[in-house]
Amino acid sequence: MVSKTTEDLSHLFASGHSACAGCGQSLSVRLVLRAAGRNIITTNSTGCLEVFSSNYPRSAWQVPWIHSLFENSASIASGVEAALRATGRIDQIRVIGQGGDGGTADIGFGALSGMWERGHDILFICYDNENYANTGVQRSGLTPYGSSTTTTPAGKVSWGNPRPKKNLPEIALAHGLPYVATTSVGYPFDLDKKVKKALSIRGPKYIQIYANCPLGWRHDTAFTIAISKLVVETGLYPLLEWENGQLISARKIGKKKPVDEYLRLQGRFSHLFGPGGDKEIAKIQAIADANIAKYGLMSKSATEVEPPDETVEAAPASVTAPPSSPTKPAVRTFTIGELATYNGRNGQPAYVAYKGKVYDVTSSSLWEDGEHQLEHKAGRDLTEDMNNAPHSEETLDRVVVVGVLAG
Ligand SMILES: Cc1ncc(C[n+]2csc(CCOP(=O)(O)OP(=O)(O)O)c2C)c(N)n1
Ligand code: SF4
Repeated sequence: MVSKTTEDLSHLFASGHSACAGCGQSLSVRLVLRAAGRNIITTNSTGCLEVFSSNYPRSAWQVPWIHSLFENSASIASGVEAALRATGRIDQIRVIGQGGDGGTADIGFGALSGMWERGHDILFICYDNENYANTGVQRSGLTPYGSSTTTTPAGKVSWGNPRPKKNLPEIALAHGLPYVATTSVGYPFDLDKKVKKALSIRGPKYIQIYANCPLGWRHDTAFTIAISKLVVETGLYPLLEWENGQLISARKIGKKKPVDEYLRLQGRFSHLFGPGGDKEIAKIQAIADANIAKYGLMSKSATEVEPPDETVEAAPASVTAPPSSPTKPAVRTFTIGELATYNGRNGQPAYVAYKGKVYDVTSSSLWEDGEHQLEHKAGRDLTEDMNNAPHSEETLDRVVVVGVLAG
């Protein structure tokens, strides 16, 4: 299903920017520009994307790009669109407004609502990394329930963010938009299809892209795609599409994954795996189940299951296909040699293995420089050491599992 004749436009967002390894936002932007092509003008609110893509004197943007304030990407986009209209070029050039979830759902929401309400011919894209990443991982209106952020830290009196995620796509719908969609960086062909479709429609459009922030979510950078698929397979982030207010597609879930499979891989949820966390996990499961019921996500028969993402839409031959083979394990397997490289020294993460599971102890104050009590070293299988330790294995309940040790 790959078209060899389609020009590869991946370079419109050039490499060499300074995003963290595994950043879902940088990958999403690359896919967005590839789908949108050259004839666009983009605006971009202050945030990680703007910062990592435009370190003076360099820029990753190979299309016209305007940095706006944190709060007014949609206003600047509105002005650009009005100018194109006034000069008779609105048919040649499409306008794309961009922002993080803080810039979109919180501080920039007034400007965005105005843009929608005035009916500008603009696609607005929210890169939803579920926090204010650029300023140190604060909570936003799109942070999910139970997530530990720097402004909703989990601790003795808190289970993390106490509020559910704002339903921004449905708020967009209430503005009467002709096109609204959600997608995930784990489904690049779904993303591609939705961006192309949105740009083919006149009027205001909104796409919200689930885009991992490994730094803020505290997950292994190798898990970006696995996590961005799991969030869909659990029902926590349905892939939806509305045209003129009607739900026209909802990606079906073949085999529902329990939410703890998704939560367990991320440090922002690690507190939920300690004593008493079951009740909180049950609440998050209820959110996923409610989505599944509301949008009819469970397929009733095998024929109803959505095709693999690769077959949904043609894409340039040179773009790497997503690692979405059904046989690929969602969790990384470490050989003992690979584990040894995660020794916590020289900026490396610190991982330890215990009874076949690999844990990330990088952020633990008990594991500074990859060493615990001067005796135990990160990068090793510590099953024996743990059996002789003065504490029980329950101390590991709060530590994020990042993979399994090859047997
Ligand atoms: C009016 C204003 N308030 C606060 C800031 C500081 N600030 C810059 S970027 C940012 C967070 C951006 O978060 P988000 O939009 O979610 O994008 P991300 O960095 O997560 O990609 C904040 C609070 C600012 N630049 N302007
Ligand atoms: S902090 Fe998060 S969103 Fe920002 S560049 Fe790093 S991974 Fe990407």
